[in-house]
Amino acid sequence: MKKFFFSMTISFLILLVINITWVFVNIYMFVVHGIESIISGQTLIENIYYSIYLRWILLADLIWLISWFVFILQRKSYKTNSDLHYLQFEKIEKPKICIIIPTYNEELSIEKVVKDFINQEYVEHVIVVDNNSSDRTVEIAKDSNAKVITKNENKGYSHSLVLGLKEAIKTDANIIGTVEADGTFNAYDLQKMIPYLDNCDMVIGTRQNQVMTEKGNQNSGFFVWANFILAKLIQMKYVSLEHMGIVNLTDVGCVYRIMKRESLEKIVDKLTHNGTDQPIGGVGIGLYFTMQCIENDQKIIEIPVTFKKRIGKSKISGVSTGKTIRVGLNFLWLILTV
Ligand SMILES: Nc1nc2c(ncn2[C@@H]2O[C@H](COP(=O)(O)OP(=O)(O)OP(=O)(O)O)[C@@H](O)[C@H]2O)c(=O)[nH]1
Ligand SMILES: [Mg+2]
Repeated sequence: MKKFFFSMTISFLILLVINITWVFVNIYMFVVHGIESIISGQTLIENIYYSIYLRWILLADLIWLISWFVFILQRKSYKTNSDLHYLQFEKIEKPKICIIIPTYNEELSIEKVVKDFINQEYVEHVIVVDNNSSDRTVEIAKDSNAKVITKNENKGYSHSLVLGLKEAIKTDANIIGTVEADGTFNAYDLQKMIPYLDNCDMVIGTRQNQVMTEKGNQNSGFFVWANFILAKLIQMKYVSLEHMGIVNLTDVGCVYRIMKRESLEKIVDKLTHNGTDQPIGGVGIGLYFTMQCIENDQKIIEIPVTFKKRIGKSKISGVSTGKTIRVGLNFLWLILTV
C-alpha cells in the first residue's frame, strides 16, 4: 500500500508536468503558427485522435484517475478503522498537564515561555529538554521553575522531543503537550485545546489563520503553501470517501499540540528505531508523530492557534530558503515512504 501511494504521488507529479508542458507547447504553436497547427481533425474526437501526444496523455490521465478511485475505494481496509473516527465523548474530569519544551540556545525567550505555561490552569509540570546550549538557557529555565534535562552533546531536536515525551510519561500527568521554546506560541491557547481532547486523542495547532498570526512571524508564502500541501498529502494518504479522510490537516510543521497520556503510551516507542533512543524522521518528527497516531487509530483534531514573531535567532525555518526546502523534501519523503 505504501508503494502504491508512493507511485500514485510520483506519477501525479510527472503527469502534472506533462499536462502543463503540453498546454504551453500548444499555446506556443497557436501563437507562432496559427490554429491550423494544433487542429488535426474535423471534430473534437478526431482532433484528440490525430494529435501526436494528446491521446496518450489523456489515456495516462484516465488510468491515473481510475487507479486513484480504486485506491480510495479500498481505503477502509487500510490499517486504520474509520469507524473509530466518528463522534466519541469522554470528558477529562481533572486535567493534569505536562508540557515538554526542547531548547537550544533560547536564553532570550525561555523564561517567558516556561513561566507562561506554569501559570496556566491545569499545568502541573514543565520539562525543558536542553540540547547542550552554549548560552544561559539551562540556568534561566531552572530559575523559572522548570524541570530541566540536559545532555552532554547536541543530539538534535527530535531526540529532545522524544526524550521529553518519555519523561512526561513518568509523571502523573494525564495530558502531555509539546511546544517550541522560541516564544512563537501562546500558553493561553492551551485552554482552547483542552476541551477538544474530550472528542479525540490528540489536538494539533495550525498556524494557517492569518488573523491569529502576528505580523513578522515566520509564515512566508513558501512556508505556508509547503505546510498546507504536505498536510493535504497526508490527508490524501488516509483519505476515505466520507469526510475527505479521517483527519483534516492544514499545517504539518506545527509542534504545539497536546495528547492524552494513554495515547502517547501507545505511540511513544514507535517514534524511535527499534531498541534505540534514535528518533525516526529527524526534523520531521512532528509529522511522523502525526502519522503514527493515525496509523494506530488515534483520533486527531487540528485547531487554529495564535502564532507570533520569534524571539531570538531562527535555527531551522528562518535560516535560509535552501534549508527550508531541504526540510520540506525530508517531510515529503517521510509522507511517501513511512
Ligand atoms: N535547530 C535546533 N533547534 C532545537 C534543537 N533542540 C531544541 N531545539 C528547539 O526547537 C525549536 C525549533 O527551532 P526553531 O528555531 O524555532 O525552528 P522553526 O520553528 O522551524 O523555525 P524558526 O522559529 O524560524 O527558527 C526551538 O524552540 C529550538 O530551541 C536543536 O538541536 N536544533
Ligand atoms: Mg520556531
